[in-house]
Amino acid sequence: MIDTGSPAASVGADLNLDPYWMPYTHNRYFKQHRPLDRLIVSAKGAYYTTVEGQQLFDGLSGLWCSGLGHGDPRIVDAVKQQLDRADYVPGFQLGSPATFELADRIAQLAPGDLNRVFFTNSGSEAVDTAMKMALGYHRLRGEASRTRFIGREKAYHGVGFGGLSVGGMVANRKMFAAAMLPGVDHLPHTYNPAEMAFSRGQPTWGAHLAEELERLVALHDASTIAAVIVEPMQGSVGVVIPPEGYLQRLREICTRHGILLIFDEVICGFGRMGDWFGAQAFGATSDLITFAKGVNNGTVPMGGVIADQKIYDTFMQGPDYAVELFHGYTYSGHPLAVAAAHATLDILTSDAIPQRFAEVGTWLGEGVHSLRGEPNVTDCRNYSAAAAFDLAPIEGKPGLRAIRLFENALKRGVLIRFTGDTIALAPPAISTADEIDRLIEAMRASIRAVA
Ligand code: PXG
Repeated sequence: MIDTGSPAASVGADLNLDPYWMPYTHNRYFKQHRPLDRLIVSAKGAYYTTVEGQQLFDGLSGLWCSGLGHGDPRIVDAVKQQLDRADYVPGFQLGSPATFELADRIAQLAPGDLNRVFFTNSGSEAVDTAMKMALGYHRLRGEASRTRFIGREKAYHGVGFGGLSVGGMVANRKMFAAAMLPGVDHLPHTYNPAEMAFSRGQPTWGAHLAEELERLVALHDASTIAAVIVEPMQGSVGVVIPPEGYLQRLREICTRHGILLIFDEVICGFGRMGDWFGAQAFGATSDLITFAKGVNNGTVPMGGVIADQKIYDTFMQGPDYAVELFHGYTYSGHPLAVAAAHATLDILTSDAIPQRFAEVGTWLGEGVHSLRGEPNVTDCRNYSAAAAFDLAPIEGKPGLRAIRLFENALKRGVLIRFTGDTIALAPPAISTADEIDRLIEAMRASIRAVA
């Protein structure tokens, strides 16, 4: 165990790195380099502290989950108090009042008739849950032939077999190709640098790409398609913002053909897009919303699905003593996660966090676009408090320039995220204009250093 009181050098030297198989990490590189600036011992506000005592600005809000910064005493106290009250309550055939109240609060924030909330422990589970709901909904309505899912290229919907199948990032998929769900097709992604490089906010080009859904309907027939799933803004692949009118076209086509639309709002939900959900920010409503991360600021694992009432009502048939949906997790509605979520929702409301994200977004947007013209920067883009820029790859070594930039930025006290040669920025809502400025200047210096 890391002893935060130990001198940094001995902590780094003594630690056996081998047994921990790190998720989504270059394990060999990490273990060979033993980067002390990537061993984190504490988190407070917008900063992490490393074993060496170095402060790192949290330029991606954890992994998009800690938008209120770390260690807000209002969340910490709520979780501590819950731990004293009840550490665990089963969710099957039982529930705590706080869980019912949380569902009610989330339902009130969600758009339209999306007012029935199912809890999971991660975004991946939320996606699988939403896919099951879509299949069950059609089956219960006598349309059991609707089994096909349509995802999108470049999409990230987590790492369950459902989410992988509808996801569109080849590195995640290729090793598991044999185990993909059958009957999945993909819409084209909407990222086209030739048409939209250096767009501010939503690109004006690309709404027509939603028409590809009509092509897939013509190919497979609507009677075979259960649902379309998209992230309103694609986060994980590096902030791909929906073209103006695109989500609305998808909505229209889904409605016309009786296909359910799922918005995967694991990243967009709970304020990041400047509104409660991407649905409201971009002005299009889905039938199901998946969420996670921001719902409780990443404090305790939690995810979930918000279903349109018509979907829930469809399941409410047969004898009333029978289970309607054979699905759930031991930790669905875990009391600690619920307590953290109540405190988070209090703060989101009392501190007007969606608006603060939008304000941070104005500084971030200005900043990221000021990187245009720096060496190797081929695109910059932004929407609310999410931004990204692309670097021309080092010849024959895709991804290496971004790794170098990541490492260089750490030396400047800034933690960002890279995927391929794309750098993603999603700072917390509590960031000040000065901090965003320092983040951008650190990026500028690092871009030059890795040129
Ligand atoms: N859907 C979406 C849209 C996501 O962004 C998941 C599902 C899966 O959630 P879980 O909780 O199972 O990890 C995600 C997760 C990044 C990054 O660097 C993004 C995610 C996770 C980790 C890193 O952009 N998104």
